[in-house]
Amino acid sequence: MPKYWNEKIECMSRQDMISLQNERLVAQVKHVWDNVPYYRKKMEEKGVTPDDIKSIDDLHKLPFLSKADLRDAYPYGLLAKPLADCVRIQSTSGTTGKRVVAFYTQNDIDLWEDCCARAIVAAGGTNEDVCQVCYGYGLFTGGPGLNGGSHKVGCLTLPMSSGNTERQIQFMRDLGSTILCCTPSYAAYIGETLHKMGYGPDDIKLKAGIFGAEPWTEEMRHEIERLLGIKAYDIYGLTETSGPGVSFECEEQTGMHINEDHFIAEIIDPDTGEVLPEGSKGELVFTSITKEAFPLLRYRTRDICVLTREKCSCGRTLVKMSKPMGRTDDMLIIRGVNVFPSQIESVLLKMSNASPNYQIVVDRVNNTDTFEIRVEMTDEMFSDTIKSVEAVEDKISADMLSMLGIKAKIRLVEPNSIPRSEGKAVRVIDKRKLV
Ligand code: DLL
Repeated sequence: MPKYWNEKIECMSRQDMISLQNERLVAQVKHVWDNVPYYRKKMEEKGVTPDDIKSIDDLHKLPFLSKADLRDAYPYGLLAKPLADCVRIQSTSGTTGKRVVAFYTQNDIDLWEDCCARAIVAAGGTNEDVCQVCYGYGLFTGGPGLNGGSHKVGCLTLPMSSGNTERQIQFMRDLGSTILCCTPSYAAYIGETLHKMGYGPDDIKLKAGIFGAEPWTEEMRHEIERLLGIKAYDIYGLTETSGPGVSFECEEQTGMHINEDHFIAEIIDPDTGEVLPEGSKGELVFTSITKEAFPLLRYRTRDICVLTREKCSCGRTLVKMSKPMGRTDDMLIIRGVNVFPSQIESVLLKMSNASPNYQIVVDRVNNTDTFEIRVEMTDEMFSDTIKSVEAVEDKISADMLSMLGIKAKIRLVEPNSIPRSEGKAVRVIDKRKLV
């Protein structure tokens, strides 16, 4: 059984990898300088030109790119290839302001799917496998990315998308799925449903799962492994860097190997921007050195983690990142969907009869995220009939769904009942204890 998808790259000596990265970085910097006026301006402001970047040792000279830049340049401002060469977009949910739209040439898609193929092979996948992909399909990167990786490996691919859990289990049983790809919380839910339907691990053929897109703990890993009788592997990525497959777990399960032939990783101090030595905890920054349509130089992910180069028993030499240990911004991931409190605020501010005082309460019950938004009523509303209060609840609920892409339970509460704070308002109560 092949252990690697691309042994030459995955087990490359450090020296050879550095040479490859040097060569690709120099070419990539020139590509963005020549094709993206937005980047050229940022580089000029920092007094850097492509001539200053001769190797990865010069990486720190480049300016950072952040979500704010993506917003400024929305939608086409960071595109580095003519539209005629682009074949796809993927995107995150969210408002226009927060939405990230990533572009792909056919070559970008090939490389991205290749990264996902590495993750599938690392989890034991071969062309004998039946791979059930229950990440969302559509704009979200999870479904398309793992779908493409599964095709490359030659697995029989079940493009299920998420939802309709009993049907998922029926397919899993009828077709003998051996690999499951979805968010960890959905995997746990599938596991629970399997047991509720009167089945157990012996009634299915699953052997491995590839789970990511949201934080999950070791306890949750064990729970999923127990419920489904599988080995559960982590996978990481973000829309900005193509999607899943930036890094993936091997059988050692002590961190995720970063595909360093495509992404150079740095850890920085989120406050000062200073690059931190290996082993330090800080913000993860990626430079994509092979992407054509939407290359990112020194992109600040906002994810906090640690990188290590300790020798891995799987034989891969690719650097490993820890599970993300939190974020430097206020983004929440609820049922796999990225949610910013500011999106909630903007919905409330547009409503004349709701107050912008709100609190988000997130919890995890039976491995599924619960999401409640408590909104203070205005004084006028408080004296209204129950019927009109319900109508306001329904309206907020519908507007939140269209803004966030997931359903929240809206609870209108009495005026002045949400505690006021003297400093930053406590807008989020996250009881999930994920890190
Ligand atoms: O979640 C891409 C993805 C799809 C990854 C499927 C893995 C599997 P976004 O929606 O742009 O992209 O969200 C990216 O999700 O910055 C992290 O904060 C978080 N995240 C992604 N993978 C993991 C993971 C996809 N394995 C944001 N563990 C990232 C913890 C993760 N957090």
